[in-house]
Amino acid sequence: MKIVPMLSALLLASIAMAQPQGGGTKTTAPAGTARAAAAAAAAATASAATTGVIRDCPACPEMVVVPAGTFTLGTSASATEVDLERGEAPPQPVTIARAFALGRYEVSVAEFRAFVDATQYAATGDCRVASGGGWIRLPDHGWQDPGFAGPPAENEPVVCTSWDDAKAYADWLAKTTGQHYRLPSETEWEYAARGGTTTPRYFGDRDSDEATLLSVACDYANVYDASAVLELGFQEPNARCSDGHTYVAPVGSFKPNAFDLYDMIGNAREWVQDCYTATYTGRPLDGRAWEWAGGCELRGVRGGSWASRPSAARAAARGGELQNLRQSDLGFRVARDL
Ligand SMILES: [Ca+2]
Repeated sequence: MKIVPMLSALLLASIAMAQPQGGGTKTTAPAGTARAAAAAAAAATASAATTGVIRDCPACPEMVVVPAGTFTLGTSASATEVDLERGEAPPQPVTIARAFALGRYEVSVAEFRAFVDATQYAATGDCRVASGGGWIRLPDHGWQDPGFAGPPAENEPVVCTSWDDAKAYADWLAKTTGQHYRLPSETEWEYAARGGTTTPRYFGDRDSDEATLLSVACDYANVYDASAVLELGFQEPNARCSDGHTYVAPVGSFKPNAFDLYDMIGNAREWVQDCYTATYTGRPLDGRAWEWAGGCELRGVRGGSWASRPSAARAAARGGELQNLRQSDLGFRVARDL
């Protein structure tokens, strides 16, 4: 396990997060705003030392250390983009009391295949796939055939995996490595996705209005973009740029955030541990997941996907799905205690 080089970068990133984010730093940040400049500087700091990752076994996912810290969960009710129906507002102060590790990428097809090969786990049945501008649940589709133009590549995020499948994978990792692998809590997820930024997306706030040109998103995220409109035909706004991927992209194809995390926005939606309700009322605000006896009706999903309109591809955007749902834009990444 090698984590020392990463810790120095994270220390610098933590310092950057604690400082007022002023302008004046020469940067290539696309938005040109002080906040975007600070985010880009922090990202550059983290990216300069990306060799310090945790990998507990050859087939295990790469993990990066996310430092403890504080942040504001959710979105102001007066913000340009806010989903009041899903309880993003009012914002909540959160303290992530302990550093933790989070998958640098979404779990890939190859990584999930290693689990299935080792355990004969049956992550099959049916899957909701994109069809005719909407979604249709089809039998005989699953993580090995998610209804794309061809079979998924080994380095693409695994999709058509339910919350139960994701949990089983994390439990297997824990059993085989002796480390406490799990799904991230919802608050951990948003904290990690923000990477110290307060903007709707870690690449700045230029894209904060769907009516404006969304030319920045495609450097950082695989979303419902201009190149995908003809093929997918979703009747919803698209990012006004081309990211080159109608469906999933190989993990890590786009720029990371300041915590060296890739695809936190876009590519595949990601399960979190928490039960989903359309409010943050009653939720622990210290990084723990929110669950209750008797099980959840819905589990939280985060981050948007290749099928997401811009407003759904934000750090604070949230939703819930039945935990046995398999859908071709829904995957996950794992967390691990340190
Ligand atoms: Ca796309």
